Order: sequence, then C-alpha cells, then structure tokens
Amino acid sequence: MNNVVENTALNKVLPFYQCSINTSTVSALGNGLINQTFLVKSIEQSFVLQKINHHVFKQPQQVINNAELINKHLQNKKEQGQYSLEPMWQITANHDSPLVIMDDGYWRAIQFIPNCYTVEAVETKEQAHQVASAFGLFTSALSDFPASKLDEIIPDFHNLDSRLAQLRKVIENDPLQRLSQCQNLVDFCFDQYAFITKVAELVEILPVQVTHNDTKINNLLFNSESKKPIAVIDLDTCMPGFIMHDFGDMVRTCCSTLPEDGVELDKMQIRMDIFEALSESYIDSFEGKITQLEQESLVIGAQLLPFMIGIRFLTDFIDGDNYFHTKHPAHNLERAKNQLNFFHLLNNAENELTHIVSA
Ligand code: GN1
Ligand code: MG
Repeated sequence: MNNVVENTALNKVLPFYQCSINTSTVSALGNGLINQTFLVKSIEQSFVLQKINHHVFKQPQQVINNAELINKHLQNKKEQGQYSLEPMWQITANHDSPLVIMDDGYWRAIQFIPNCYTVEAVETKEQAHQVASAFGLFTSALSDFPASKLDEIIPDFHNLDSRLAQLRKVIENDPLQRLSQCQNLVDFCFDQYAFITKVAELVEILPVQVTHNDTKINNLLFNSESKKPIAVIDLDTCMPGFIMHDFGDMVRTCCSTLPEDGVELDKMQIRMDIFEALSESYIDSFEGKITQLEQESLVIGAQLLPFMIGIRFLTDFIDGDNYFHTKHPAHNLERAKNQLNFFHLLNNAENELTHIVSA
C-alpha cells in the first residue's frame, strides 16, 4: 500500500490547528505500517499530526473516544500516585473535536512532549526491562477500567481462528496468482494443529484485560535526560484482550536478532537475555496481580504473536498488499517468512522459555 500525503491535504488540515504550511515545518514521523504521522513545528507550537487509515480503522471516532477514555483513567491513576507515566492527550481542533474529517480522510493531532525521543530497536537488557515495565504498568493501571466501555476497534484483532479464516478465504480467491510463490508457507500455517488447538483452549479461560496490542519499543516515548520511558503512545489498538498478546508482541519485536522484514533468516536467533529481561520486568510490573494461568500463558503468547502476524503478512501478500504499507512487491512475503521462522525458533526453544517465565 502506498504512503503519500499531498501538500494540498496538509494545507487544508493545518488551519484546524491554527497554523498553515507557510508558517510551520512538517516532517514525517515514525515507521508505522498503517497510519501516516507527521511532526508539525511552528514558532508557537509543536504537535503530532496523524492521518488515520480508515480502511483499517473503519470508525475513526471510536479510536478517538477510546483514547480519551483511557487517558482520563490514566490521569486519575497518576493523580492517585498509581501511574508513573504520562497520558498522551489528543488536541481539540478548531471545531471542538479531536477528529477532523476532510475530503481525503480523517485526521487528528496529539500533544508533542519536548525533550523526548523514540527508539526503533532494543539494544540492551536495560531497555528490555524498561519496555516490559512500561507496558506492564499501563495494563496494570487499566486493570480496574471497565473494559466494556471501550469499542472493539478492530474486531477479532488478535483472534487466531479469524486470522486463519482470513488466510483461507484469500487463498480461495488468489487474486494476483501469488499463492504458487508461498504454498509451502501456507501449508506450514495450517499444519500447526496442536498449537492452534492449545491457543483455542487457552483463550476460553484466560481473564480479559485492557491491552495495548502493539507493544513495540517505538511505541514508548523516552525522556532525553533520564533515558527512561515517560509515556506509552499509539493507543489505536487498545482493546479488551489477553496479556499474553502484549507480552508476545514485545517478544516478537525485541527478541529477534533480525528486524521483522530481515531476509537473512539463517542469521535469526532468539535473544534469550532480552527474553529473560522482558519476562522478569513484565511479571514484576503487575505486583502480584497476574494469575498463575496468565503467567503460564506468556510463553504461548510469545509464540502466538509472530505466528499470527506472519499469517497476517502472508494473507496481505496473497491479497495484493491492501493492508500494510509495503516498499516492494515481495515485502509482505519477506515479513511473513521472517515472522513464521521466528515462530518456529520459539517453538523449538519452548522448554527454555518456560523455565525462564516460571523462574
Ligand atoms: C501495524 O502501523 P503499526 O506499526 O503501528 C499493525 C500491528 C502490527 C505491525 C507490524 C492496526 O502497526 O498489528 O504488529 O503493523 N497495526 C494494525 O509491524 O494492524
Ligand atoms: Mg500501531
């Protein structure tokens, strides 16, 4: 999918925030695969401007509402000394709403916190501890939030059976005749009966929590002086879910020696020291509120997220790259191979992972 925003669109949307393209500088921000994000800087103000991908987020107003509800809850917790990070507020535009609806789609702005930076990849154990603590604190602070108040932004987002059903459907149509390039990967996915059954049984009995569902290190803001996380960002996929999803996505994005689209698969390994740090700090951040079953589910979550996202990349490849931004025609296929290979490595290492999580 293409990732271009015209200047004319920016020209129309910026006046909603009391600025214009002539009085501000606008630069692309981050590497998201779905939304388009910009940093807008003028003499008076700086803010983050985002064009919401409404093919993915079909009800942008719900995305905005969920973020407001979550922020208010986090702010209350912070005032009670029970949340040490910052909420990330959306900015109310000229017409008194954080959502701006334009001819070309949906826009919103988010506060910009100065003296902060984001990190693209975990380098050190210390960073892994920080990632796990921050996302753990976030879910822990939301543990008494009435999850039913949140809209389910993308139904069945982390539902393995639905993701497999989407793959099944797309291979029946095979619109670009790409199946022949990836039949072995498709077979690999459907051959995982034992794992698929294990997940189906587990999701029936795990407690539901408000989870973030996109727990990469680049969804944290770090303070330039303390070098510590000060906020969890990108609340777009916050929904009722299971903590194994958040832990699994951290493992998926922090513990591989390759980035998610890296192609030198023979060089891929699990960074066990990073896994150990994630596991220790994530469990600790719940201060005893995590159940035995949830703790045990973390290893399955670690295997599940690369598996599920591998299936999603593969589905999008066969479908013709309609969902994720891609840079070349094989990009989704390379991502799928990478993620399914990581799943395979995590399966082989199951005993070691289980030992670490239960230590
Ligand atoms: C998407 O755009 P970004 O990076 O925030 C996707 C996640 C995937 C991720 C893979 C709404 O997130 O689920 O893990 O790409 N978000 C959505 O890089 O589908
Ligand atoms: Mg995201």
